[in-house]
Amino acid sequence: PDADHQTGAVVQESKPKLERPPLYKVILLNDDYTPMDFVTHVLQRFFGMEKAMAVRVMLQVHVEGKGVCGTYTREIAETKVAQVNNYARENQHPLLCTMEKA
Ligand code: TYC
Repeated sequence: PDADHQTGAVVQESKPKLERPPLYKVILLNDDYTPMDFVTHVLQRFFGMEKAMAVRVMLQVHVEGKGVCGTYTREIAETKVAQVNNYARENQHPLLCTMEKA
């Protein structure tokens, strides 16, 4: 704090604090019923992946049980999760998408 010795006022200078927002991983979970082609399509449609990358991530989820689709700020991650879960339900697949803090 800078003290003004004429008036006794104390001026609190704010430091230019611009913190990066917390990031969240959007996670796809495996299940026994959702077709591989549908999961691959979802990864292309909502996460902007090329076919080859989408197949790779889909297979990783299939083998390991879950996988990261991307990392985003909270509101973007929440929107991706809702879009994927809504789209899966519209197409009558049990595919589940969730998020966790990175
Ligand atoms: N396990 C599914 C199958 O054998 C494929 C699948 C992959 C489902 C990834 C969900 O997130 C998933 N048809």
